[in-house]
Order: sequence, then C-alpha cells, then structure tokens
Amino acid sequence: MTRIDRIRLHRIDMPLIRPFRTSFGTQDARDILLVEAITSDGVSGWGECVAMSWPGYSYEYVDGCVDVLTEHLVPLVLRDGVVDPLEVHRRLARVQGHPMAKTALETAILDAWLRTRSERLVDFLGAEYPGQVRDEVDCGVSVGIPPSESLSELLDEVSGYVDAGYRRIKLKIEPGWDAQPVRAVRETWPEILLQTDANQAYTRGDAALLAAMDRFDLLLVEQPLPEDDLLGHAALAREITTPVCLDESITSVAVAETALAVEATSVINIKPGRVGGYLTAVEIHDLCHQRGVVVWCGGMLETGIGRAANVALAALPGFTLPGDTSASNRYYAVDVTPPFVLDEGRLAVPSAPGIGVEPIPEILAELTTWSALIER
Ligand code: OSB
Ligand code: MG
Repeated sequence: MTRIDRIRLHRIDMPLIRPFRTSFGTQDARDILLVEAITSDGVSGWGECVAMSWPGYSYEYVDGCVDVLTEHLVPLVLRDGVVDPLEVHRRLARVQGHPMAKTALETAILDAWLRTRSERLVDFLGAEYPGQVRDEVDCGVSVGIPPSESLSELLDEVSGYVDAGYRRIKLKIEPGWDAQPVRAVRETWPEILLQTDANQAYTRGDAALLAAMDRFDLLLVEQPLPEDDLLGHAALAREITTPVCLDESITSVAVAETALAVEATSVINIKPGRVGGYLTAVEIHDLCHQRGVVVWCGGMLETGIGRAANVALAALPGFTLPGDTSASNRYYAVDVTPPFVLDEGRLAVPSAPGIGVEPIPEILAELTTWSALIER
C-alpha cells in the first residue's frame, strides 16, 4: 500500500516582471513555499502555498506556514503516511485555521495519490459533472496600481494584456485610485469585460464613492469592505448596481452560505488557498452552482504548480466568468514548471495525471533559497 514517507519543503524566490501594487502593499518578488510529498514508491506530488511573506492579504505568511507545517500539519500525516484525500482533509482539520498551509500539503498529497492512480486532478475534482468539464479555461488578468500612479502607464499595461488576448481585465482600486482609472480604461475599451478589486480598502461610508463607478458597466466589484463585514457588504450591495463579489471574506463553505443568505455577495471568487484546499473549493462551487450563483477562480501570483491546479478547478461547469488564471509570463520571465501560455485568451487544462506539471529540477534548484526534509 502506498504511503507518504517524506515531505520536502522548498522555499523559492521568484522575481516579478513588474512590481504588483494593491491596496495592501507592493510586491517586487514572490517568496513562495512549495510542498513536495514523496510516496513509499518514490512518486512526488506537488502543492503550492499561496501565502505571501507578510500578513497583508490574510493573516498567513510564509514563515508562519513553514512553522505550522513543520510543527503541526506534516506530523499529522507522516504519523501513518495517510494518502487518502478525504482522510488527509479530515486529519488537517484538527488544526484550526491556516488554510494556505493546509492547501499546500493537501494538494501535494492529492497530486501524489492521483499520479499513482494515473488520474488527472480535473477528472477527480469534476467527478460529479461527467461530460461537463472543460479542457481549456477563459483567462482574465489582474492589473495592479501603477507605482507611478500614472494613467498612461496603466493604459499601456492594459493595452498589452488586451493585445495578448485576455478575456477580462481586473483593475486594483483604492481610495484615490478608482473612478478615474476605471473611466480611462472603460473609455479606451468600451466592450471589454471589466471589474475592480479593492482588497478591503473602503469603509461603510464610501457607498457614494463606489456607486460613482456603476456607470462604467463593471462585471463586479471585489471585496470593497473589510473581510469580517458581511452585513456592510449586504448594505452596500443595496446601494450600488455593480454586483458585489467577495474574495477575502469567503473562508469556508459555511461563510459562503451565510454571505449568500444575507445577500452580501452575488458572485464568489474561489481561491483554494483561502478556503483550505481544492476539496473545499469544489464544495463552494457546488453550493453556488446549485443556487445559480456565478463563481470564478481567483489567483495569488502562483507559479506553474499552483496555476496548474487552479486551471483544473476553473474547468468545472460553475466557473462561468474568466478567472485570474493568467499565463506564466504575466508575472514571471521564468516559471518553475514549463510555462502556461495563452491561446486565444485561454489556458489548456494539463493532460497528464495529477496536477499535470512538475518543477524543472535545474530551475527549481536555481530559485531555491531554503529547503527542509521531514521524514517519518
Ligand atoms: O485579491 O485577488 C486578489 C494577488 C495577491 C493577493 C490577492 C489578490 C491578488 C490578485 C492577483 O488580484 C491574481 C493573480 O493574477 O494571480
Ligand atoms: Mg481579490
């Protein structure tokens, strides 16, 4: 019987093509933890931890993830080498919180398990939807606030993405960088699918400011208010015509259900790392799909490892809006896996077993700043 014998943590440093500024801070490089789960048959599975190096988007951060993985999560699975995905999921639930760390470990083990069975992640995730799972997904792109705060720089960047074929543009906004850039992009591309993301930068008193963007025909506004303010989002949703979409707030199936019940959100951004894994991500998808609520797949500047798994998730039938599933070259000159390349604004779902890709050893070695092996 296959067991998980060893877990290796790889910390890598990936320079970004250009700085990525949001309302919570600026990143120049991505400090990323990859988890490798190695079976008793010598098969490796991979998972990416989407935490950032500082707790700006959520409370998780890379040093904290290394600690909770090493001290708490990895020991729970190495005790008996459990590989069954549902059992791994139940096991990790004994630790409170830390969804990004859990997702990385759960995905690595799931990938290893699927590889030993020669089954693709997309077929596993989409098992309830035979014949309805896509083999390519529509891609959008998230556009940061230009560090110069220059409109012409923003339009140049967006123009590059439009030319590359992206099917939807998302603009990061914050007070002081909102209606003006949104208007400039809308006037330049009257037909493009356009949405905004505030990453919690507004307050309950800002409804008029946000309503001022209703005239730009936006698909949605993502996470305008603080994460815990579901009722604030519900009140705001009554004040503006642009649909409210929650990202940071949706941390579990139960919260998703509550947010829908109080009408705090009418569209959901599903990010596996934020909700604690691909199994939970599918549950939220199923809940929304049953209720006719649209979902789309978010992103966290993933390498090819996380991107591969996200593309598989985004192939499920409820993902009807383009996701933040951009090509590798949106963020990185060199990806740690073979690059994901856009084809007519779409990415292909990998055809190989598991997540379908793995790191290129020489590139991984070059990018690695630290690694640790944890054994049974
Ligand atoms: O809020 O969706 C977000 C990146 C890091 C943290 C939070 C967010 C984002 C993005 C980029 O918007 C999504 C991507 O292209 O991966
Ligand atoms: Mg967001």
